[in-house]
Amino acid sequence: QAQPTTRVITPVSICMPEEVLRNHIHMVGPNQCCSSVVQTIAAPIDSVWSLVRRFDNPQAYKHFLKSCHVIDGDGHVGTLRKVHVVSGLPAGSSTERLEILDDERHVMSFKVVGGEHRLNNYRSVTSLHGGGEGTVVVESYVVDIPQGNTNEETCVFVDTIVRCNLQSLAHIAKNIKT
Ligand code: A9S
Repeated sequence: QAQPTTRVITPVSICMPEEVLRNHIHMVGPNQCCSSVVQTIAAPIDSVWSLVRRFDNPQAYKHFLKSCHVIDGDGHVGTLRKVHVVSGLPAGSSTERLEILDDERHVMSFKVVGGEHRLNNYRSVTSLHGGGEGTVVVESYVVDIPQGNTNEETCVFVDTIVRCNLQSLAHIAKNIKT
């Protein structure tokens, strides 16, 4: 059996400084795929972070989710949540574990540990980077390629969801009064 290989996702590696890039290096197995989405947001980093850091309330900006319940934990690393998905998607629920929550460096990461859906072993890292008035969000992920799908199909599906989430995040963060 082939060993997992360390891979750095291309869009990030081309344009990001090393301290940003460091957060987005994933172990990618032979039947996994990995990609990233970058979104600029016209809002201060603190506004964006106030939404991203709330592991108990992802539905505040992820519109594919209709509810979230914390199963165990208090919002620190190791906290488990169960999210329920809106109808119309090939999924019902997802159980997710908080892996990183760094309020200084503005990095959060979670992984999927169960649920009724096709994104087994999904893990993502989201990092925020402040620049004057605005914020750059980088979100990268790795996931198992589902049986019967190709690497490319999987990335197109997941990139679409992540892009929707980050556009919604941009919209909501802009309307936070500081
Ligand atoms: O929640 C995220 O940050 C990112 C993704 C890709 C979530 C995907 C999802 O929650 C659905 C939207 C329900 C799609 C999961 C875990 C599986 C899906 O099929």
